[in-house]
Amino acid sequence: MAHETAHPDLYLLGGASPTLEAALAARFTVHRTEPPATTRAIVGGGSSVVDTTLLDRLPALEIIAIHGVGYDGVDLAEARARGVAVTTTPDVLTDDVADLAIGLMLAVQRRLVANDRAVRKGGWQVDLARRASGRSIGIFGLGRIGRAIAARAAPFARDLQYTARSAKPDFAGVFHADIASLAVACDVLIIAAPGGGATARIVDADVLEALGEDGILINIARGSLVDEPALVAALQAGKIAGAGLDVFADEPAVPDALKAMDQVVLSPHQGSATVDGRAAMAALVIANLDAHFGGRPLLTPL
Ligand code: 8YV
Repeated sequence: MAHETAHPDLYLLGGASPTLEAALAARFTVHRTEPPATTRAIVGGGSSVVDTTLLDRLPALEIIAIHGVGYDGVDLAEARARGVAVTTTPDVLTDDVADLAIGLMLAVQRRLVANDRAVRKGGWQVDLARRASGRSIGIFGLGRIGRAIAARAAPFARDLQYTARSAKPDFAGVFHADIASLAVACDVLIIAAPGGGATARIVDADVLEALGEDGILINIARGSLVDEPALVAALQAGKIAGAGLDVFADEPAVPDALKAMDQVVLSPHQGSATVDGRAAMAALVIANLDAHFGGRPLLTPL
């Protein structure tokens, strides 16, 4: 590949697979801490923070390559104002995240994890579960991942409902302009919208109350979208029936109250964590960096 300078400085934020680390090390001088002012690239995860403080420290920065699809930690406006390119890894993780959403939904409804725990302790008692089929499924956020969830849910849902920035005429589901109205209409509310200021704690006590005592919340997006104390309170009071959560407000911290509840299935932010998905994400990060430093158009710029 054509580097203008051999091994430019790169700041690696967050975790990276050995394959990604090796591919980066073959091309860059990788810094895990204290990036020098000559740093030209950042590689970060979907939750990595790249704010003005960091941008101020890195005047030579040219590209932020996010290993993930969320970029709520990146000050995009500020990066753009400074001429810093930002890329993500869309599409290659969509199926994995959508699969997990359906898995969490079924696990909560059929009490799979609680029953597994019981059997391991010698139990054989069956507490009746909720039928998973025939429910109204609501999806908050109808981007790539929201649509992939809808495609998987459609065969066994009674109907699909959704909230997005605007109605999608090509989508066979009922549009709701706001999440409160979506929550009233559906039995299972699946959160698949981006994090950030516009959606912060949008799933609040009122939305949970609207979801109702038979309602289930699934979150595979960002913990920031849910008012976590309100969720704990709603679950404890039986105001909703259960929750399947892959993301949390303050990861990796998970409230003890949630850990104590059998009607909750907990998951360690693993939506994209398959061997296949992570390999494709790493390849796309590298392809974007190679394109940038080779003077070619970026594959997946924001
Ligand atoms: C990853 C994610 O866990 O895509 C995202 O936004 O949160 C996840 O895919 C993360 O980016 C891993 O680096």
